[in-house]
Amino acid sequence: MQNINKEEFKKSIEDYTKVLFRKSVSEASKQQLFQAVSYSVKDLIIDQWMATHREYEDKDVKTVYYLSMEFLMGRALGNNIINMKANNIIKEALDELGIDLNVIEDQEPDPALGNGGLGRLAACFLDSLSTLGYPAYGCGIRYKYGMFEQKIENGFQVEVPDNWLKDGNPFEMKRSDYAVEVKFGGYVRITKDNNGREKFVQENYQSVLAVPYDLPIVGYGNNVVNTLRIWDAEAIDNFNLDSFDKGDYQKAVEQQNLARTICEVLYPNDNHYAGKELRLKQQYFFVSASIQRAVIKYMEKHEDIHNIHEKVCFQLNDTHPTVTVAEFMRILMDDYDLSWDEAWSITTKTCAYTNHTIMSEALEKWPLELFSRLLPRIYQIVEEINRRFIIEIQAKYPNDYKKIEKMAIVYDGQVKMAHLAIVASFSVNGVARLHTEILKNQQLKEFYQMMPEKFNSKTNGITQRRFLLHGNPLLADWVTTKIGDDWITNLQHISELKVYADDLRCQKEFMQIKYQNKVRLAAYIKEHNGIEVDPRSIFDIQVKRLHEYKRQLLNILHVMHLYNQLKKNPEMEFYPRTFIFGAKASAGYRRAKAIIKLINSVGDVVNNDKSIQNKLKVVFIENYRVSNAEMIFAAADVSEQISTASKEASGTGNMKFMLNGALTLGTMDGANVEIVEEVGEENAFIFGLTSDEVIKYEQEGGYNPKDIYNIDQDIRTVITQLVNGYYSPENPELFREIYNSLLDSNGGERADQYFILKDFRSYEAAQKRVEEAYKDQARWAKSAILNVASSGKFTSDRTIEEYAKEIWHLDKVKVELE
Ligand code: 4GP
Repeated sequence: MQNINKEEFKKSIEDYTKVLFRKSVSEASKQQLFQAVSYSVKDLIIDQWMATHREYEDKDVKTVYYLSMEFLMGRALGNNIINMKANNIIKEALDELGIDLNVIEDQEPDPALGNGGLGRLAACFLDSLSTLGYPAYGCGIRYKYGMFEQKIENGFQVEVPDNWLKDGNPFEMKRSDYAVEVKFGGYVRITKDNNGREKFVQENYQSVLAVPYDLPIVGYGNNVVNTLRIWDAEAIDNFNLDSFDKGDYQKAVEQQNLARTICEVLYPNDNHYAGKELRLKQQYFFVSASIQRAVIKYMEKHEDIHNIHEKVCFQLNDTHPTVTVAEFMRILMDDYDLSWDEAWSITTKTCAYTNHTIMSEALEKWPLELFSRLLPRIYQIVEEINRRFIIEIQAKYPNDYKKIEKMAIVYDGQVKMAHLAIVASFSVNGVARLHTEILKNQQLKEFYQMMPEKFNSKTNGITQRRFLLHGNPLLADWVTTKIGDDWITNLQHISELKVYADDLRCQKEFMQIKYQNKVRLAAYIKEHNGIEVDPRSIFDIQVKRLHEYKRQLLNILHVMHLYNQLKKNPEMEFYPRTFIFGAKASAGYRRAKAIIKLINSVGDVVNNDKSIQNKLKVVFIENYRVSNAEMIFAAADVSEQISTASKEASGTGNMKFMLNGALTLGTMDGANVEIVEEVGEENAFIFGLTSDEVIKYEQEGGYNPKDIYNIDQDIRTVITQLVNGYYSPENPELFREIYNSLLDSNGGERADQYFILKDFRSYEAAQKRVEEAYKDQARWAKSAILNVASSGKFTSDRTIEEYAKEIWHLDKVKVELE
């Protein structure tokens, strides 16, 4: 570990406030202090960063390139300090300068270059790769505007642009010397070289300059610093007045515009494909730049490109970067003169693909017209991959045209990106055991039958360094005093806590810490929502993207039902409950936005009804994001993981709650299955249809929500309250769409397609069990401690070890500082 000299560090902060802002420390604003401290921390990182790359060069290591449209990193300053194990010394230095670390940490914008699960997973993976000492690059896009900031106005979501770069980003480094050109459009001219071989030349294209910005990813206490490389676009030439005379004025302006728009904004869709042309441009832009750089880097150290797969692996984070396949083929064939067979053999040893969702609306299918116009050379290559693949299908399944229809890469005027990714990858993985089984037996059945050896499962994980060590310092310290601090880099050790689960004193200590974390969240809610919540009530929390399959609607309908019961019988036995929600909805997802409004409307009525004596509170936390998530997980008693079984590929929020000692209230979906397996069903609250039952209903029919609506009076009351103005007197029609979606089929959409009414009573019963269990504080504490103690499997360190050993075949490095 690097020794940090406190006096030098203080001096560095003073120098930076002076040089950057012409101010002394006492004159500088909080934001300026954040900048000065961050630059000083970056200076400490630089030596490790350089040493890491020297080691990589010396050992000529194999490197994984994790290609992802999204990296939902969260704030860097606090995390970097923790991973450098410099927390104490830096706190001391800042104290002596009169600076409060917590206050300036809050000055950092929350880098939100991602939507939800898949983007946050990428961030956890980077943390684990560095901590484990595996050589890696994250490759992505430097969006000027990240995930929008969510404001709640009059109960409705309003999207505000997230201008996260407005004060600059102290941790990034622009690397202009690594810029490359990326070409779009035009046409392909076929010529012959001196040996009579065909050459493919893209002409009359538009191009942009891709310029990388590097961010350090600091490993925990091991001097390893990997790189997250995010690409920005610049115009190739500065605006050239000459071109006006040459008649190229139009093109010059278009190129300028292309450069300006390409990295402008992250598409705010989760589990959903919107099919916008600019999105395909973004995909090809960052893929082409990343692959070009990877090849250049490899060729700096090697004579011959034929063995590149021995040193390089491209991991495709969902289908978004799938053009990698064709871009790599293009470079190998067009720039390095390899034959098709050689290029294909290398590509299929280099690319690996992770699937993150079975939601059919997330499947990327680009119209041929658009794809071939934007990427003419890439399209030729995709067509040829498809032609050869169809020959393979026919050889294996003669005359079975259904197989071609199901598996072709190009079909029905569309390019199917998942099919391309599967055919060209040597590994295809799902993100939890159940998810992978569904891929193999349902979604990707034909592919699994044809190429079973490619399929494997890698259950997701999360980093305990951000989500316990940084996010919940009280609990982290408690765990360390009990079992030492090995858990920070080896979460399996946390199982040593199990012996304390029955210990009365430990139970009390645990509940006291939970209480303090609830007080912290209650203060945040008071400040942001103006709502008083009682930290002694059960904090029942559902935070995640708003999506119908995640069923926030089931949760709020149940709250409406509880409220009806309380109104009917104010003296009934009832343990006070606080239902907390946090969720962004995609800007164009109307029904999701209506559900946000419903949650807020129910909150308005319930929270202001004196007659129920504060027994029930409903809170919608605005702008749920990584930074407030850390505090929210720490304060949870109950973790709501209630997706329709079979729909949530894995979930990772479920793991963060568990690590912080919340009990899961959930369906047997995604990684919940494995969570329950680890902690025992008696320490969770499981309900609802199984995935097999859901799939059977979907395939064979036999579920009609009206049957339930007709028979069940309580449910009917709740559903009717959606449209009788009970929660929206000013506009009784406000929730009509939600009501209809539960009762009526509509076009291709089945009534209650997410089985909310079907699972309602079973959810209600599970909620009753929660209430009963919570009344017995000792039993609850025991279960909560057992949840923490059983979370070892769900560290992203374990996940990354599996990827590294079974897919990437990487070796670990050790980095010593000179
Ligand atoms: C998410 C899945 O919905 C979630 O279950 C999973 O844990 C996460 O990926 C990471 O694997 N999918 C997306 C998406 O974020 O946009 O498809």
